[in-house]
Amino acid sequence: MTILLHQYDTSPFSEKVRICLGIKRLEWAAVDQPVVMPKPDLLALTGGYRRIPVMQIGADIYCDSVLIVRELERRFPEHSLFPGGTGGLDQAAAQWTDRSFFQAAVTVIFAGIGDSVGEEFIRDREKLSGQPFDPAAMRAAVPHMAAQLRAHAALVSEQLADGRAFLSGERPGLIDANAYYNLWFVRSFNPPAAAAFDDLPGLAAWYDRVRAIGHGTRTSVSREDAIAQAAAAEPEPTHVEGPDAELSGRDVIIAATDYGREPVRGTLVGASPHQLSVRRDDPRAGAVVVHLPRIGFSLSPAT
Ligand SMILES: N[C@@H](CCC(=O)N[C@@H](CS)C(=O)NCC(=O)O)C(=O)O
Repeated sequence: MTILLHQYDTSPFSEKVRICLGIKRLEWAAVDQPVVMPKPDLLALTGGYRRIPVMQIGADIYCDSVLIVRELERRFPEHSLFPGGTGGLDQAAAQWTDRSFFQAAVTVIFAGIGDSVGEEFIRDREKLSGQPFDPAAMRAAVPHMAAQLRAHAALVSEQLADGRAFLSGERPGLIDANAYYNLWFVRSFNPPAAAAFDDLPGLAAWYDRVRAIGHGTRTSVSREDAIAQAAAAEPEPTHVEGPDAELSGRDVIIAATDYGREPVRGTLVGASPHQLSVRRDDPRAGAVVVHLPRIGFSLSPAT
């Protein structure tokens, strides 16, 4: 079955996944979604989750890049995303790259380009984050955030100091994709801000090596066809393990706890320390199972 990535090209979290698809040399199809709400064709699959990226394989819908890369490794273990044998730590490092490192990158980018960002985008992102989008406040934070960004990038440079090609050694992995997408975001959308890190030893050559990995073999599929693929497929079997057994088969609500908190409601059919899975029926997509990460998401009974 085809790997479908619901994404848009300017999305940094999608770039993380695209590089992982490249490391694994996989074939996949991009399903381009709007950059702002409404996203009716995405929500038909997810049941409410609006963030990008989302991966779809048949009637299985994987929300959040953290879970997407984990599922890619499970289904396609060849060309491991954990070449150093440190999979737990490499995934834990997403708490660094996707939060403080990313926040520094976002502030530095939007402080530079904020005035040219359209009104519709600003309103959408204010709703997403629950915070005012304030380029002047971002500009005031730049000296601090540029120093933060440089400090994060300096850790990458330090890791490369013994001359290794990639962060875990001679082969690329998730940790490279995670550090890379932040620098890619800055370089792509506010090139002058790359001055905060471009002089760090080894960084530019490593960046070029990661970029050269590419994105695997990419084709594209329309949003309508993606929904038709879900409707024609059966979700994979799942099971509920551990302390959530009492919620198994019950109507539950799962929501992100940071931003983009639109809930997903369905029958709990899967639970592990890493992921939660709910089955739902959609008028267009049919029976689907939506998978969400455990870390950073809340689970509660619907009634
Ligand atoms: N923790 C999420 C974060 C995803 C995220 O913030 N994505 C951004 C785009 S890169 C987003 O969804 N922005 C709002 C939107 O596209 O509607 C992940 O790793 O996938």
